[in-house]
Amino acid sequence: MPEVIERIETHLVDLPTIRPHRLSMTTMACQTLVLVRMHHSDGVEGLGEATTIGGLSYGAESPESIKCNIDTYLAPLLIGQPSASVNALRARMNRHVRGNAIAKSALETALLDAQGKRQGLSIADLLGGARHNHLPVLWTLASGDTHQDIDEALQRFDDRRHCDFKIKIGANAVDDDVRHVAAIKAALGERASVRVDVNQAWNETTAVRGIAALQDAGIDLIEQAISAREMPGLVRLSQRFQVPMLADEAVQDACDGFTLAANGFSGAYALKLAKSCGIGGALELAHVAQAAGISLYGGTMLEGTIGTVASLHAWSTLPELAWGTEMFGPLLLRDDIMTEPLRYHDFGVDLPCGPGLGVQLDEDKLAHYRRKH
Ligand code: MUC
Ligand code: MG
Repeated sequence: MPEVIERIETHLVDLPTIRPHRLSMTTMACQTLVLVRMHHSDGVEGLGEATTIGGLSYGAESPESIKCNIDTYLAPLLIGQPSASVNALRARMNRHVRGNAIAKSALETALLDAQGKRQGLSIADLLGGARHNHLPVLWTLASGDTHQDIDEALQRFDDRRHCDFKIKIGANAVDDDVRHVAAIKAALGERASVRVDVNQAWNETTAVRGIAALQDAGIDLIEQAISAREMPGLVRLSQRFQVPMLADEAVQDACDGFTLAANGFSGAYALKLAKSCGIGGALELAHVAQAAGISLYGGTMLEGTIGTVASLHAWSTLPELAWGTEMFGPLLLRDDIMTEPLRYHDFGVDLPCGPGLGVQLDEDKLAHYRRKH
């Protein structure tokens, strides 16, 4: 008898952040993880996790909608199905449910975790094997205060935690943002790579002014300066400036990646499991980018440990991530629901090597942080 999916549990888990995390569209004091526990008839449990940022302020899925749509629509599609082919189950979800990429990504992670545990292989092994066991990780400066950001960056640099920094901007007037970023870059000097993420806050005219000033200040990469919908504008910015553009919200999946590249974009793409329905879709986007000569960056939706590790398994299989990764999510959270923390050291993080994800739930912590109402 082939093993089948028997039951899927979802839980909302609210974890406080170590400090307010200020983005152009929201300030986060807490991150909500949607934890998926997928039980199979052979007794294997697969874990998955979905996150977004600031309720509905980042995208069209909220933690509550992710839980509800898994419970109501996606779980019934999977229950009773053979567990063996993740590809067949991914296709089944996409055939019957439109959108909901973040919810699908959590289920795909749980399927791969179970498959790996069953076969005694890590998720990276299931994907053909890791090329890298230690991946570079940047830190995001988003306290909103210039001096606090400088102290935070210097401390992390001295601790050999991070040597690349991304500054969240777009909530303030462009001149104030440029002053803030230039002061941080001046304090860090050449030892650190400093980038910015505008999270779509500017129009193209403001972007031209802001990017010119940021380029002069020595900033290395400009992430999603204008609306995700303005692909022609993003192409124009990438052709106008020497400092490269990083497309984030504008590239959700391989189709977006193909369209942007075919229209003349040059620069880099941020990969995120949450944007592309999971590892399979994110790697499809990576392959399109590689074919088009576009660089890659391992992006985060500020996941906890499960989502971060799932991403690391995927990124570890890629030949090159020219801009490294931002898989720092667990470090932004005050606590964790896993038994072992990830090993962050020497400006990066180790890829866990046990079967599946290679991480285990701490049931007491889960009971403590799980939303009860
Ligand atoms: C984003 O848009 O890149 C990544 C780091 C961070 O602080 O927020 C995320 C989202
Ligand atoms: Mg971004």
